[in-house]
Formats: sequence, structure tokens, C-alpha cells
Amino acid sequence: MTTEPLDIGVLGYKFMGKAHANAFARLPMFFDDAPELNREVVVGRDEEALAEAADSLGFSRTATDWRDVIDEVDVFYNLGPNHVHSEPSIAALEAGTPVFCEKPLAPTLDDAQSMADAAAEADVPAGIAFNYRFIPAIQYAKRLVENGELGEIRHFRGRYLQDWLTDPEAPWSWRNDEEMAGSGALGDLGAHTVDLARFLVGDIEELSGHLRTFVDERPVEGENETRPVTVDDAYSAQVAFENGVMGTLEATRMANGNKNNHTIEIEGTKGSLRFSLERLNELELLREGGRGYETILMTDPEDPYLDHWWPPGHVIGWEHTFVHENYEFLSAVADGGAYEPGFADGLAVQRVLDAVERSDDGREWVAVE
Ligand code: SOE
Repeated sequence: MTTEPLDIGVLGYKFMGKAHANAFARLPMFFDDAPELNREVVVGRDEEALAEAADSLGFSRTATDWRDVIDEVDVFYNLGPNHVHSEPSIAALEAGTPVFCEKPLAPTLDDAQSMADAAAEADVPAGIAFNYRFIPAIQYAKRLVENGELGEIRHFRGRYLQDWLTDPEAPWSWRNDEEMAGSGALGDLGAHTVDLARFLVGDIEELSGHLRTFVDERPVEGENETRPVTVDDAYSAQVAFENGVMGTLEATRMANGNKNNHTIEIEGTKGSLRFSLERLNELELLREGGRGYETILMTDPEDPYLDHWWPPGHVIGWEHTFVHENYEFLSAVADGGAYEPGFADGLAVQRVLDAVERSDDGREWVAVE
């Protein structure tokens, strides 16, 4: 158990850098027993942007090469684009530094396997940022399933709908590039849904997947050129779980009108539940013998994590999921404990993503390998 403050180094300071830095700042205010942290160093390539990020996100210093920081810090956060997940994460683990990596674990199954191997060899936690596991309603749902309150589970349905690429003129980014991202909606959004499917229901055995790219090239912002889109804009899959549950999965960046709409539905022989990220303080539950769904407001102190926040009825938001996951991860680091979801979970999800691609290629059902 460490009592010294943990020195944190983060690679990346944009969207995810802010989400995690916000969590680091909130932890000492709301989680009394969280380990003490130093926001030590932020790493990136652009020195001017780095200096601004260090200032606004509260880091003491900056560095332009992750190699210089991985064995200087107590925890290394890899919040960069997918193609920079594997090399720095593996090097940090080999240096004995705990790693927390954004999802999906890697652009390819091979890279994900190397990362999971490095994590298995290392004596320190290697966490993956599946933050939606840490929504109170999702943890509550897991307990309901585990306690048998829904009976035998028959169906799982997960959809993650966004619309920011609906417009063919929306600019190209690394998220549209196979080399850098691996896949599109499949890896970026589908990874979350597959993780929740595994968390709530179990592992997927085989599937039939379908990928689609609607817009083949996009303009580069500020330049008079376009670049090819080499990943999917949308995927869907029919899945068979190892335990006999039947499922359907879907994600798209072109569901016009849907900003960040992640929904999970589970039906069992005794009861059912429905969850939407757009109403994350609620869980819809059909109890055994009930005539319809009731909406449970998840803001009571006995609900997971909520004793740390506000009085009942005072809702929490998307950013709190990062506080909860960081609380669990950093506590595991400080206590020398284990953390889930880890790189092995990231690899398990990647196997499903890979199966969707293989199935789409061959236009056939495939086993998740
Ligand atoms: C993509 O738009 C994105 O930011 C994902 O990368 C995140 O994982 C998801 O939580 C929200 O949407």
C-alpha cells in the first residue's frame, strides 16, 4: 500500500485528456479514501499546445517523448489515438509502471494480443478505459442479472448511435483511417457495447457481422484536398453468447439526430431491463410479475458510488463515469490490488471486433477466436 502521492503522466491532452484530468481533480474532493495524486507530466508533440494543456489541466510539466517519462511516473495514462496505444503501453509495463489505456485496446488483434501478453507478464495493473461499466445504473443492472432477478437471460440488445459523420463534408480525422484507428464505429463505439455485453451477460461465441462505409472520402480541414475513409461508418452484428443468450449489436456515426445514444436492453424469463446513456441516472426495470417497466431513479446513497456525490435526486453525468473508473484503478495501483476491466478484457473485446470484420469479409457466421 502506497501512502506517497502517485505521480501521474498522461499521453494526450484533448478530449480524453480533459475527461481524465477532470477526474483527477474531482477525486480528492469527493472520494476521501482515494490515493493522493500529483498531476506530474503531460506528453505530446506540439510544445505550445502542451504548455497550454499543462496550464489548463493542472499538470506540473510537459514532455515531448513518452520514452522520457514512462519510468519516471508512478502511473502512465495512454490517452492517444489508437495507433499509439501499443508501443508506449508495452514499454511502460516492461518498466514496471502501471498503465491505463483508452479503448479500443489497439487497432489490430495482433497488437492487442501483444499488449495483453505484456500485461500478463507485468506485476502492476493494466487497465482499459471501459468507463460505462462504472455508471451506477449499469452496476445495479449487473447485480440484478447476477442475483437471478431477471431469471434466465434470453436476449441482449446493444446500440450505440452517433451522428457526427452524417454530413459528407464533415472533416476527415484519424478516426477515419484504418492505420491509425483500426476500425471506425465498430472499434470506437462497438467496443463499449461489446464490453457491456461481456460485463452483463457473458462472452460471445459466434456472430454474423456487417460493416458499411457510406462516405468514401472527406475534406481535410483547412486544406484544399480530401482523404480516403478506410474504416466503417457503421456496423451491425447478430451474436450468439456462450451461455445461449441471443443478441444484436449495432453502432453508427450516421444515425442522424442521435448524439451519444448508447442503449442496452436485456430480457430474461422473470424480468427485463432497459438503459440509455442519454438518461444515465435511470434504469427501466420490469420485475417478476410486473405489468410493465418502472423507472428507477439511480441517485440514492445506497446506489453504486452515489454516496460520494449529491443528495438524492441530484443527478450525475457522463464525466462522473471517469471519476469512478479512476477511483477504482488508482486505488488498485496504490493498494497493489487487481483492476478490472484490464488488458485481457480489452483483448476479449478485440476478438469480437475482429470476428465482425472477418464475418463481413467472408459474408458468413464466424467463431470468435
Ligand atoms: C466518439 O465520438 C466518442 O468520443 C468515443 O470515442 C468515446 O469512447 C465515447 O464514450 C463517446 O464518443
